[in-house]
Amino acid sequence: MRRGGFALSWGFPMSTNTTPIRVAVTGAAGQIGYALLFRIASGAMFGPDRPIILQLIEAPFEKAMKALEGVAMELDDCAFPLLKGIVMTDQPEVGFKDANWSLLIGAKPRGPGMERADLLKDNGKIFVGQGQIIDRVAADDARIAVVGNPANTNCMIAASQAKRLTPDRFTAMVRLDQNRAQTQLAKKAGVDLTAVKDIFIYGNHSPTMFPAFGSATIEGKKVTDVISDHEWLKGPFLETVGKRGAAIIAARGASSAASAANALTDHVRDLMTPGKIHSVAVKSEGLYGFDPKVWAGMPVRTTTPGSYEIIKGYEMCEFAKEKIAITNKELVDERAFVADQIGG
Ligand code: NAX
Repeated sequence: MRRGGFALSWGFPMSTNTTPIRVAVTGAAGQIGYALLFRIASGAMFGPDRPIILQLIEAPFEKAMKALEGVAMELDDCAFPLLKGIVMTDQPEVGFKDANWSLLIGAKPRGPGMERADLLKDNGKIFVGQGQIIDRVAADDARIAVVGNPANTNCMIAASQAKRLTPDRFTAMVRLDQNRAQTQLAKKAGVDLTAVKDIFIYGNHSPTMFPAFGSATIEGKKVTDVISDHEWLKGPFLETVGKRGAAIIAARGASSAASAANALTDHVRDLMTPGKIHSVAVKSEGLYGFDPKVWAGMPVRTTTPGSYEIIKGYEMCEFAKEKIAITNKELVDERAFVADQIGG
């Protein structure tokens, strides 16, 4: 079956392209990396026909590089037919070379007693450097997805360093929040997860994010008609989604890893699949009341593999506008903290 130049297979645009796609991954030996790499190599991100070369980048520490060797040994032991090569390096110039996708997961975690401003600045240094190097050495069709927190602002910082690659190439992940919101709505309504559509995340990947239930539908009906408990939608629903990361740390003693890796798989796969509608943090362009210079979660439609348009025109009620103003303010404040790193 062919549609618009793509044969559709298992939801993937089946490409006849047998050139391996080069995927650079930072923080590759971390928790999320460990849950992610095997899925990429198995074809879950780029489809069952696209060969892959993994370019794994870790921090320049013996312990991290040793752990990375172990991960690469396990990848070898899986005998994935699509995996055509593994690069392991602590040199970003080597790791990002000719990369078609760069998945920026590695970041400095917030230490005990560390101020948010210091975290932003320390991570800023990492993403300034990575933004410059990706711009210099990655492939012409390079796409970047940022997961390392604070993801939206790290993404903005990396994009600010690019002269060759345009801002639309740089996206940050809010898909985990979308997936969490979808599940919570399905559970509340007592329906199958797949019945919930068009729930989008606006703003920052932080507890201020706004899962806009106003546009969401369940079995084709407005969520607000199906779930009559609107106080739940405005209160516990938003709180559960916004604080889910902290709840997982409290329960598991470690932050979300498998679900984050799954969300990144969804994020990239849907950005490679024309027609998909999903939440992605992108340069806001001033839409939905966001500052034009911040990267905010928004509904997007994938146009061609790797490219998208922001979906405009969803109606926002006063409650939604207030929530968006709060998450926008946080993004603007984060931008102000790193102003010296991005040249104002
Ligand atoms: P881990 O601490 O397990 O792994 C991070 C890895 O990054 C480590 O192996 C470290 O050596 C490496 N690293 C640090 N600086 C690096 C650099 N400059 N270059 C290359 N590698 C570097 O963290 P993990 O649980 O994997 O989480 C990674 C990041 O994802 C964190 O910032 C975390 O806050 C963020 N998250 C973002 C989510 C999102 O939805 N956007 C959800 C999950 C996750 O919390």
